[in-house]
Amino acid sequence: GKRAFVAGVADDNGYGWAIARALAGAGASVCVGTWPPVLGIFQRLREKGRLDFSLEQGGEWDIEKVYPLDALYDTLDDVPTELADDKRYRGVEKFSIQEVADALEADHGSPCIDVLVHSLANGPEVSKPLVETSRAGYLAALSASAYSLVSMVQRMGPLMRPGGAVVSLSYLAGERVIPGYGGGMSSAKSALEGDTRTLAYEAGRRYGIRVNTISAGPLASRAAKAIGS
Ligand code: ZID
Repeated sequence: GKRAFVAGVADDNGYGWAIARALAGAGASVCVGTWPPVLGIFQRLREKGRLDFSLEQGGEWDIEKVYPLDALYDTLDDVPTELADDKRYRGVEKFSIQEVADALEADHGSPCIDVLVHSLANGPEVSKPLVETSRAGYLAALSASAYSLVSMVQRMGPLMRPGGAVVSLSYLAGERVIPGYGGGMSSAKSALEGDTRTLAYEAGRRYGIRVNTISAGPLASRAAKAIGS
C-alpha cells in the first residue's frame, strides 16, 4: 500500500485533515506531523473521540502515527535551548524536520513515503500590512511557510518512492495584491510558488518525484481565523 505524510494537522478543520482523509479514503496509510504547541490538544481530541474520522464513502479511517513536527527547525542543533523551558514543548522530542525524517525511516524503512503533503504556514505579523512588517516577522513567515518546504523535500525526498508526489498549499496573494494577507505571508506564498518550480526540476531529477502546489480557496480553518483578526 501507499503511505502519505501530511505535515500541518492539529484538528479536523484544516486542509491537512481533508487531504489526509481523502488519501485514507483512497487506501493510503496516513501519518501526520503536528506542531508541538498544539500536539497535546490534538492528542486529547483524538483520545476523546472528538475528531471526525468518517470517510466520504462510508466507514472510518485512522491516523497511522502522529509525529511532533516544528518546521522552523531542520535538525536538533537548530532547536534553541530556550525551548527546553517552554512548557508548550515540554516532554516533546525529535520534532525537527530531520529527526522526523529519521523517525519515519526507523518506523517504516526506506523508501516509505509516496505522498508528502506540506499544509502548514505561520506568519506572526499576518495582520500587519507588508509595509509595516518587521524584518523578524517577515523572515519568520518565510521560514515557517516557504523554507519549510525546501527542507522537507531535502530531508524527506530521500525517503520517497520514485513516482511519488509532494504537494503544498499556496494562496492567490502570492501572485496578486490581496490586502489583509500581510506580515510577509504574501511574500512567503510567492517564494513557495517559485520554489515549487525549482524543486520540481531538481527533485524530479534526483528522486523521480513530482512537486506541485495548489492555490487554495477560502476554508475556515484555525490558521485562516488568524487572518484579518
Ligand atoms: P490549519 O490551521 O489547519 O493548518 C496549518 C497548520 O500549520 C496548523 O496545524 C499549525 O499548527 C501548523 N503550523 C504552524 N506553524 C508550524 C510550524 N512551525 N511547524 C509545523 N506546523 C506548523 O490551516 P489551513 O488548513 O488553513 O492551512 C494549511 C495550508 O493551507 C497553509 O499553507 C495555508 O496557508 C494554506 N491555505 C489556507 C487557506 C484557507 O483559507 N484556510 C487559504 C489559502 C491557503 C487562504 O488563506 N481567501 C482567503 C484566504 C485563503 C483563501 C482564500
